[in-house]
Amino acid sequence: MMYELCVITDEAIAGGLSHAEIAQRAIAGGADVIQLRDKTCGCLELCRVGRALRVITKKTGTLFIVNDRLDVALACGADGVHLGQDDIHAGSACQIAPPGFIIGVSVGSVDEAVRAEQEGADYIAVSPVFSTASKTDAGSGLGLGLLREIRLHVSLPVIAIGGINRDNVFDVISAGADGVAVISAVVGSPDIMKAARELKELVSDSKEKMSS
Ligand code: TZP
Ligand code: MG
Repeated sequence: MMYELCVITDEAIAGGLSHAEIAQRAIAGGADVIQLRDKTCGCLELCRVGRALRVITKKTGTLFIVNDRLDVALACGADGVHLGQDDIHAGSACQIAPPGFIIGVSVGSVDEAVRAEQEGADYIAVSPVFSTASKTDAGSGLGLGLLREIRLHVSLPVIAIGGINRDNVFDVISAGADGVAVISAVVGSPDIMKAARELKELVSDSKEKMSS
């Protein structure tokens, strides 16, 4: 499943590593998706970083998604964009983006999830499942109950985001998530490659347990 482990780049907690260095290590550990997220960068800088990540991800066949900015995602040849509730709506993004371009939407309720699906999103991210220090305005954790509820109302791939780590990954997959998106559990680790590998294995193992 192509969205099993998404690693979101965050230079602020990476001990001096760049977005590119984070991405290379995460990919070496088995990340399926790299999402570029940097709220401090202007448009030009984000495009520059995005083009570098596009080169890296192209070589390894890893999906590359840009957070927030459809324009930047299109400009640097990304595979898709990840939109929040305050960003351009999925329906509008679908009208602008070329066929096959991936549109992900963060949702915090069943209504938002259903709307994202109706508007043509390709996946949704339930956000935040648990409380997180990595996004200041994320609000408190929605919990596994809402994740389960949302899973029942959409047929799109459902990604769990917010406070996911090795200790709760089985719970989120059991609640119906198809994959997880993380910052601190991987990027905050002193060994990004190892942390990505362990989390990826835990996601795969959890899915196997679920289906057996
Ligand atoms: N969107 C919702 S929660 C979050 C984002 C970007 C932060 C996830 O970071 P962490 O460290 O995995 O909780
Ligand atoms: Mg956003």
